[in-house]
Amino acid sequence: MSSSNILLLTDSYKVSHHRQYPPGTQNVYSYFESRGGVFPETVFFGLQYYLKQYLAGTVVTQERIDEAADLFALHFGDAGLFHRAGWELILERHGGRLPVVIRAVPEGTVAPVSNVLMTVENTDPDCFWLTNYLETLLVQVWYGSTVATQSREMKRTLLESLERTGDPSLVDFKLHDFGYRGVSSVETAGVGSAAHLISFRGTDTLAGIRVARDFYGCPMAGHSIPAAEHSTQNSWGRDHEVDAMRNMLTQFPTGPVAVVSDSYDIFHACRNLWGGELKHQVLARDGVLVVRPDSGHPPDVVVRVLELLGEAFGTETNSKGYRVLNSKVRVIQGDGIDREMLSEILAATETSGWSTDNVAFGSGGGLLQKLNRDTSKYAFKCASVVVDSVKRDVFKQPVTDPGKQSKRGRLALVKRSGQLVTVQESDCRPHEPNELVEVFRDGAITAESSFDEVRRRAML
Ligand code: AOY
Repeated sequence: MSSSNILLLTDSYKVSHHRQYPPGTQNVYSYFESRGGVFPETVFFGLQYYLKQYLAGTVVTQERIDEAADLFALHFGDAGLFHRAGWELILERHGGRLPVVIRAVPEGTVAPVSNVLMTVENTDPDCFWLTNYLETLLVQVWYGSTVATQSREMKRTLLESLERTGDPSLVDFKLHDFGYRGVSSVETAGVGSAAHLISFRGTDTLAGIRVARDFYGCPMAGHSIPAAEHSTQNSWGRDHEVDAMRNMLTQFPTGPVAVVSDSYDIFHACRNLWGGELKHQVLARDGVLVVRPDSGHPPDVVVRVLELLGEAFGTETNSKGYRVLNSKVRVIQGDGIDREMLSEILAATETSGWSTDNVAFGSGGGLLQKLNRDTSKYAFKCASVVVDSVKRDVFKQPVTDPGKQSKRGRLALVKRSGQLVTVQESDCRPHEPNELVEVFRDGAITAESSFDEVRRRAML
């Protein structure tokens, strides 16, 4: 059973909402969508984590009801807002399992914005108030979905650059997740890093490996290599930087090894240390040395580092007419990388004649934290109710912002001429299946996706 109390995984105001629906309300039906934002389409990801972690099984107990009652009495000043009878009905009639049904597009699906991605409704008419009580928690799938969407867009950028200048098969390791320290929580790291791993295979954020394994059945979703940080290099002292670098080559004599090299002067390090004193050891090594700049204006620094390493180690021109460094040397830029900087660097390296085969990227805050619910304008809104056995469309249409208009009625997601579109459930044509799949009913998870399936659906 979940270790947190579902009664408390909500906004305070929702505790008072059971008294605010019209008398006779029996069904509340709500849906989740991206209303637009910076991407034309979104990758849906993360719901299975939230279902397994917080919603599945017996989640309502007498102890949790009592804990919530005590907390709300203090929080609201004994206003008696808490719907104890409603929760005790779930405990007694439903064995503590949530009487709702959740339908969702299969995770990893790429859908144009403004489409229904998930619907929620109560299955017991006495629990009409429960649907939107769950909004707060369920809407947190905005985060995994936004990271998954952004990483897939960055993969597209990298793939197009590799198609122009080099080897597209290298794309899976071109954007490494450096983001663990830059996110607000371990849970954020887990969900966000797993979302990145839908499109890539390189990560230092171990939290995502566990999410992919424990919630999506993937034994090992991402990989890494030995790599230096400033503490390991700088502990040798400024006068011994070359010894620190040599030590990396001897400690890790085979396979890839990455060494941050900007401690004092990245250009000196490339010209005189890697490309001078250590040149023969680098060339004799059975593996690739990955030189990592970590400061300065990334487009300028990356191009200059490539030029210096090219002068020292030599280059070849590939079939696409771009320069490729000696195969024993590559570069990884892990400072300042977000969606825009990635494109700027690739424009600069391509303009200078360098193949994207030469360079990989690390991204931290830009990958996992520099985004919010408005990046793709995610929202959860009620679209249909049943009151006194009469079904009624529900919507908002504010005069102050047409972009905030919500959909109305019971919704389905269908493929028409190859495009996903949202229609009324009643307008589903025969042989036109609703792409929304029931994933949760009355406390049980009723459909699951493996990480492999998620990856396949999100493939470019
Ligand atoms: N990792 C590739 C392997 C990882 C890292 C992690 C913050 C790596 C660096 C590297 O090459 O340089 C968190 C900064 C760097």
